[in-house]
Amino acid sequence: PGTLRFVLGDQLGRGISSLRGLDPDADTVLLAEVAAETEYVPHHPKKIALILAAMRHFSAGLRAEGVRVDHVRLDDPGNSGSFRGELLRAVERHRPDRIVVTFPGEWRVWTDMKGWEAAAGVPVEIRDDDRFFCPPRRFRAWAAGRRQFRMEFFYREMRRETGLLLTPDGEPEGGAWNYDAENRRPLPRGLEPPPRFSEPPDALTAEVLALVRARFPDRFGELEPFRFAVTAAGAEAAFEHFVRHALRHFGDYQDAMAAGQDTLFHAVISPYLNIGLLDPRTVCRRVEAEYRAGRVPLNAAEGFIRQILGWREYVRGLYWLRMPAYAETNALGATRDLPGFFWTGETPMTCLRQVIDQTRREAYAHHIQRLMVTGNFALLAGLAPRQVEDWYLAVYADAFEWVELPNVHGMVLHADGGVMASKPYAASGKYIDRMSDYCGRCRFDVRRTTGPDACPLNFLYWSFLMDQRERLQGNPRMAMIYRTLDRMAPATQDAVRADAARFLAGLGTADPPAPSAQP
Ligand code: FAD
Ligand code: DLZ
Repeated sequence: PGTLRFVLGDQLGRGISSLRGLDPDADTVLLAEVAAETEYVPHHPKKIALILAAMRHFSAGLRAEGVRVDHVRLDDPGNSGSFRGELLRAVERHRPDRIVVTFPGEWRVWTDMKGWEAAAGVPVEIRDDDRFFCPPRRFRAWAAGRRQFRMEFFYREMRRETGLLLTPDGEPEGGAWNYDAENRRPLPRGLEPPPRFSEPPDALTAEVLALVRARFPDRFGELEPFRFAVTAAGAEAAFEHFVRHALRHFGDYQDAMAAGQDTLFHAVISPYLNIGLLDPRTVCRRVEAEYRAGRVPLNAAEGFIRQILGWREYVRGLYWLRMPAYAETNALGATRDLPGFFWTGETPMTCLRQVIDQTRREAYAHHIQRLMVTGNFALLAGLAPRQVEDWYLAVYADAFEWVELPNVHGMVLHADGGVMASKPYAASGKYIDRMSDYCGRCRFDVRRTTGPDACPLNFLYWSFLMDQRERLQGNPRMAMIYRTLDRMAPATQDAVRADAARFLAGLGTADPPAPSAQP
């Protein structure tokens, strides 16, 4: 008997801490496809297929190295359907001296994992997940004593600690820490984004696609065409595609949106980073090297590195610092049910229809689409945080609670009362019009504030500010907008309220997709 090493579906890197010190002669690596993980929200079929296919390829790679792998498939007879059940069954089969796992990505799994040792009757070593720049304890030290957390200050410390984009004397490249102001150009006419990276499914992936097609027929989301890479080599190829074809424009058009353009100049690597196929350190160093070689501008390299070294680490730090209480707050008192169109895409608002349609096809939307289209609507309409969070957790291929929750609960919905971001990212239709071509294709008029043809985001925006006055007016960053609201004619204010009430009353609801076709 040796060590049983249990690798979860978002820990698929050969360098994962649970595999360190592996003895191929004595140890067994366990991977388990389990119903509980495919069901806890109605995941998009592409997300399930990505994870299961990546797990199967990971097992195949280990076996090719001569490692003993026990890979439980979703449809194996006797599969108990849960991590704990499969671990206990594997303990029966292999009678290990000890179990080694890596810290999980979700509070839900962490709570369960703490009971595995007692249940298995075998020592369980839980190792740090050191795929991140900033361990939770380091974040706790940074957060200690601060009244407010702001990503920008955390990010500067991370830059100093890693040396990324620093001059030899420790100053930020170009003299500023942040080139955010140079990340906001709308897409100019005639600039064509590169074609999207695509890896055709091999036989192993095709088997998974058949399984997902049969088992989850009624889920929101299209399974095919399935373009994701499912191995570390494939994920690196996808990242190289981005570096060669899109990175130089990433900075300028990071916030742009365009009808029919799903990915623009974005990297589309978050699913790979989050399940372990790509390493954030390698990715950041590679982008820095492109800048130093003079091949990409600073606003592109810094903008990209800020997302990974800054935002990605910041949200993870907050998650482990504040959970489980973090998920329970509802600072703006939002209670409205999620409208059915989030699951059908059937809405006359072009911006929402575009983003939901693309989400259904690709299990992908870029940051500004998630934040300023579906997110902004959810904020302005006062949608209940838990329902919005479950939607985001289900529909994106990169969604794991450690990263989804702070982005949705904190950044989008301000349900944490300002822990994550200093003010709600509320915006009227004007913002979407500036950053996209959606409004020109919409049946609503973005220049109108009220009336049957007015863009709903306009009256919802002003009505949101009126409703939240007590909570938000004292925020210095909201002072100017409240002064503008106060200058609005009383009759317009009344019309805003009436239009918002009428619109919100007309929002239907729908049940989320059924969990699965089979038990
Ligand atoms: P790019 O725009 O090319 O950015 C490069 C990388 O930076 C991303 O791959 C990602 O790893 C990282 N990144 C960028 N922004 C963030 C951020 N705010 N938080 C964490 N990492 C970031 N990201 C997820 O990985 N999983 C989620 O479940 C998720 N949910 C989100 C929900 C909302 C409401 C919002 C506003 C953002 C969410 N994000 C999430 C962050 C961001 O939208 C995605 O990481 C990004 O769109 C992924 O596409 P990309 O790889 O093309 O990113
Ligand atoms: C998301 C997911 C899905 C759909 N299926 C599995 C699975 O069958 N087996 C597995 O090990 N992991 C899966 N995952 C990822 C887990 O949900 C993830 O490991 C936990 O949420 C911890 O982050």
